[in-house]
Amino acid sequence: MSGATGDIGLIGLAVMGQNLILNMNDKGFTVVCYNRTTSKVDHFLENEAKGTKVQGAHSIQELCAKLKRPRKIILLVKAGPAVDDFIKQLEPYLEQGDIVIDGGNSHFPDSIRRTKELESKGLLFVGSGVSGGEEGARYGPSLMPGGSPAAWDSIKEIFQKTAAQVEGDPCCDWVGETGAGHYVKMVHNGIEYGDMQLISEAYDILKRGLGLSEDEIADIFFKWNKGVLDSFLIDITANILKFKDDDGEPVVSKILDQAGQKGTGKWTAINALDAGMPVTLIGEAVFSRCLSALKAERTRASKVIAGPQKETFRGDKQQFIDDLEQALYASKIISYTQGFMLMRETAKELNWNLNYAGIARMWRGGCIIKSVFLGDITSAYTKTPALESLLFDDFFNKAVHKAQPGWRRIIAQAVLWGIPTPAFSTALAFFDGYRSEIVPANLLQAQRDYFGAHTFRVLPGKENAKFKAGEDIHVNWTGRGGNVSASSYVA
Ligand code: 2AM
Repeated sequence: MSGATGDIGLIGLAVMGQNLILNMNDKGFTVVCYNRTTSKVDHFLENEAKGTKVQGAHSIQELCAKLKRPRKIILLVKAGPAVDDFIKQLEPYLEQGDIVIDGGNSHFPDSIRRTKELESKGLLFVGSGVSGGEEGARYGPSLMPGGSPAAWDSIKEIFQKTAAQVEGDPCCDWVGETGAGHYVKMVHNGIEYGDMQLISEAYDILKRGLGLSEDEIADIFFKWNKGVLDSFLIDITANILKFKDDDGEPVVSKILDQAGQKGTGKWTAINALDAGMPVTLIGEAVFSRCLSALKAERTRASKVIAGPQKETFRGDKQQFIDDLEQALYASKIISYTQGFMLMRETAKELNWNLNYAGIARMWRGGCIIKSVFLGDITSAYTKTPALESLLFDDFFNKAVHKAQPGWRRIIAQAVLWGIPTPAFSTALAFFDGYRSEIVPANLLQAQRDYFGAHTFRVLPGKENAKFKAGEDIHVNWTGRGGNVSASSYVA
């Protein structure tokens, strides 16, 4: 391999790819680039990459020839068949131990499959979440690599130097096996949906409930950004609310209230349903976007369905705003609690060793959900790596207890006003369910046994001669229908 000087190859010269190349170049690495439409390689070298160490290749063969071994090649192309297509094109030119890295927005089952396929050929695969958009790619993204563990040593230095740094720590660490990198990126995006929905609900309450102007709301968000809610999303929200059109009106009030989505939040919600985990806040965030999309229908409904009579707020406004900050904080704690519960369950199912403190650390900077809060989650999982739930951590346990009264007051008031708070409310419902030793599933089980002979188990302490612990029990509720049970207890 004499003459090969490239530290890493990158295929896909769209904006993300170009920016990541320039970022890696700034960190001292020699990047070799290639693109399907090869004219883009020349254009890039003559323009954005002029004067850098970046090298170009006009064929896959040339790209591979220019890379030091083990070769490391990042794909930043459209998720889906393009990734498989490039892997197929690369294979003839790769040797044992070479590493293919997919940095696109792939769905994690594809990354699980690709890891297995490449490992069976003696190659290594890394599926890496890349978060932070174009700006992040250029100046420091959050990088979430997972896949073949043997690849980590070879890519660690490049990845950790390229990633965002917070207090001297890189926002990049090894996430876990096979599809873990893209999986964690997916959950990150789901959590991002949740954070955005919570902020939007707070805005709605301040605007429609308290009747505040965008400027006044912006000032509240600026203040919140100095406290427990200190985060990129709160900061940009304040900036957005201050931003005026030429006529002096806030631009935000001119934007059609119909949310788009690319699908990663939906993937998280589907994954939560598949895993049987109550990740209710992300679910509500996705559904809220769906409801927003029904603009025409909502407009018709608004003409014929009346809510409660609007009453002017007579309470202490500052107290209410402080309560709202606590409601947002508590709901956010629940959302992350749910997100980490989902990751824990999936890790168990797929046999991944996920590093939860590392995940929180990776999200602390470089990405959309970056916040001070993620530093506290990092501390919680560093202290107790096997933490069952964030709510069992002292810091978060105290925080939700402190937030609880205000959180309840906000939701109660919003309900009286008729202002929807799906994310705040589902967070509180989860919280109240989670802290209940007894939930009404006893009645559900009775109903299932009544109409379908699905059987039930006895509550500990209530055992008797008929109701034995560990047995699937059926009761002949009606005196008709016999004693045959329908199926298993879990059905
Ligand atoms: P292009 O410049 O040749 O279109 C983002 O779209 C990046 O993914 C671009 O670099 C684009 O290459 C590449 N890309 C998209 N679809 C592709 C495909 N089917 N095969 C190869 N590259 C593709």
